[in-house]
Amino acid sequence: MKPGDNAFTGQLTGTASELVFAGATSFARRRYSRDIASADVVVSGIPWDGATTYRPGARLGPRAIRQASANLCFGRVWPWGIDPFETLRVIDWGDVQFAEGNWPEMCELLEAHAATIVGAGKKMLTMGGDHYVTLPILRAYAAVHGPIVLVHFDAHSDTWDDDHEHHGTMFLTAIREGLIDVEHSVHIGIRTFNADDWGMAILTAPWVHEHGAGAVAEFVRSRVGERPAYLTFDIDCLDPAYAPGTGTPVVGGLTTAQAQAIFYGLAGINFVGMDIVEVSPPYDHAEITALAGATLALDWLCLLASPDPSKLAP
Ligand SMILES: [Mn+2]
Repeated sequence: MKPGDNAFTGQLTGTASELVFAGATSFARRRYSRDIASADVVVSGIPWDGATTYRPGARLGPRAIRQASANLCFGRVWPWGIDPFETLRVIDWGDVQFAEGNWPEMCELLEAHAATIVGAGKKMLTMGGDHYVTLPILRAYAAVHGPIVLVHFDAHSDTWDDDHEHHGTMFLTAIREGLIDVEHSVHIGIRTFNADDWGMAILTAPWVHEHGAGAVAEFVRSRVGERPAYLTFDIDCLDPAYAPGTGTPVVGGLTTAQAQAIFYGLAGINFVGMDIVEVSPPYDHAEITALAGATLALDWLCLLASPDPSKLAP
């Protein structure tokens, strides 16, 4: 066993073994670094839950996801058959920090942070935080890419036309700001009513259950095409049985296995960023939700590193 603490001493690429229950919990034991130029993917935490409408706690999500991710780093990832860190240079930038509860400051600092990364041609992997954090990130992506395709996993559309902003309104705000290419974007896992789809496709949770992960992935690949796409995953897309630790749980959702199977089918999409949001550790049990979030984030890195689905284990 090596001395450990890859968060400080690890190389940019490759997986080095260390005790999973000790040391600093950077995401997937990547090195803490602010050298964005050296990285392909920059991981950041956004400890913000000021936009929640029901149960708070997502400000603690980044820490919990980092901790759960420490146990996932053993080389080749099932069923991808690869270690994404052999080819992708992934750094953990740490958490974006702002005064507690200061909504304008959070939005301003996060957009500037995202602009630095996206403007340098790097990909973001962001850990929320409540779902509102996606809005400042999309502003930075749209500034570089123009209106961006959104592949949105969620129980909620988050496009409600309310008279005040919260974590269920920011995608309508994003649409109105021209940040989202709605014609090629899709919601997956929806199981709440919204009077208007605002032009986005919707694959409801019952549709996913009836048609299966393969059909979902085929639909998404066809709708997205070759365009750059941003994947945003609200952990409440999963059923509360698979993700109890979240702010606004809704029954009837996807299993973790369904979400993973959909991810496997998205190989080939030109993803330029991802976030995993709404993990709320105070409501979690046995780290179920944090583990799901960490695993899906790692699966997304595998998607980037191995877009060839024929390499998947049977
Ligand atoms: Mn949601």
